[in-house]
Amino acid sequence: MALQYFLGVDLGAESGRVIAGQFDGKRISLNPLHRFPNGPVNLGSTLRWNVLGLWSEIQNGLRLAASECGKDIASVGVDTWGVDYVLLTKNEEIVGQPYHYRDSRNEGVMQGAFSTVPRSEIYAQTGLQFMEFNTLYQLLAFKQAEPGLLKEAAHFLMMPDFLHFCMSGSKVVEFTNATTTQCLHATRKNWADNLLTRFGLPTEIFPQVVQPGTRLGKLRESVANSTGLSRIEVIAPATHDTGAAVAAVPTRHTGKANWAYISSGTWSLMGLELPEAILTEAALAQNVTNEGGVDGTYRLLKNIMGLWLIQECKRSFERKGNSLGYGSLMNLARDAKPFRSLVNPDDHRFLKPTDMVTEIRNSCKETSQPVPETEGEFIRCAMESLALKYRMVLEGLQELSGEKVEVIHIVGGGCQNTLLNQMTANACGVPVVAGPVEATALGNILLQARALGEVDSLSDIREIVQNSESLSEFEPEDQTAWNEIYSRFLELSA
Ligand code: LFR
Repeated sequence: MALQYFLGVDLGAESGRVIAGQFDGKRISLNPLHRFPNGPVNLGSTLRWNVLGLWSEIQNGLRLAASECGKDIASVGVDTWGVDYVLLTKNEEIVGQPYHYRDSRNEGVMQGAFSTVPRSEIYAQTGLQFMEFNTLYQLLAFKQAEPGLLKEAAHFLMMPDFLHFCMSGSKVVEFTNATTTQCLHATRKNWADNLLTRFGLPTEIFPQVVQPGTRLGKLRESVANSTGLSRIEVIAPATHDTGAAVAAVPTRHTGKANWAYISSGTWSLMGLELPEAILTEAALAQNVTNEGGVDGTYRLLKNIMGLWLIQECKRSFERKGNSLGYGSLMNLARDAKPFRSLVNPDDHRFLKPTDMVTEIRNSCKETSQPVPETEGEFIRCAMESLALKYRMVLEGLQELSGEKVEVIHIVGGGCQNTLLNQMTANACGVPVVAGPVEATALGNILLQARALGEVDSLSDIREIVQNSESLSEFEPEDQTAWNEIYSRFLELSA
């Protein structure tokens, strides 16, 4: 095939990128064209997303794409984090300023919801792990606070769908991200209308759900004119970043469950790829999620607090005037004494702390452990705790699926953290394959290529990733100390 470009817009909670993927039919190479910051905007006591700012930066990226890649661009598609949404009126005006999922309006809403529909029933229908920021609870919080505004809403779109709407005018919700809402029926793969009605939510605002790889239409003429692009196709990839990342895991074992993945970024999403959702009581007891993937697959997975712990420690150090880069922090952590103190990474206190270092310090004090003093000790504590949490989650996933995991693939920005990769192999007792760093963008772009008939299957996508990226392997080392410490960790996490 002739060389073609596909544009991937990949938005994370901390930054966004417009990336061109150049594909020759066998190998893909990525050219990051534009990077811009993202993050919560404080408004009064609330946290919001600056969605128009994001759209404006994306257009800047599209402009660069037009000048750098010219006429050979086939399509564009967007992925973002999950759960956050934009409401539009019938005249396509934005209703309210979209909220950030870490906003505190959600606190307590989930617990209250269980008196309307019991927890087990919500799980049986949606198969989603209970997290206070799931879209369902965000919408309930909005309904409580702003019933008038909710009445104005005519269209519910998830964040990437909204950006696809800005590009093409389409108003549909892509499936993989829809599964993060807890408003979707896990096996019927459509909106859980009955559940929504019982919560008094307007079912008519939820649009058609489309599968990853759906062609949404051409770039609006106005966008084409202002960016210099031609009216290229707008294609929904797996719009949930985790869904896109898992599509690009370089496994040779598509269709088997003997490999696990960790999509490692602000969050660590650890799971298995399975053909069916697991909606059993045991799955509910572990509070694991069944997120929708490509080709009818499910991601049985857990959200783990992830590198957020380290990112927030770094911000804490910076506030105290100590601006060390990630490389230096990792060196300090490597030199710090092992297993001095541990935390439960998923303790609610770490979700949106005012100061992460203070929270880690308090958690260690309350559990009668030595309090970390130095930067290296804080980071080491966070990393060892994460690796032990990975082991705990892995054991749970194996138990639920009856499968034995033989390798863990770590993908995403966090796979560059070689110390954490080695700790993960040691804690879990299985080899770790690290890479690619850009799994999400690769998944996004290759799913567009597949939608246009340039790639055949999910295993072909994975083979292309293997052909195109260099991966590193980490074999487990002596596990004795990790085995000993694990029981202490389990007590802390109980
Ligand atoms: C990762 C992610 C997770 C989701 C969290 C919040 O970036 O998409 O999968 O649970 O962000 O949306």
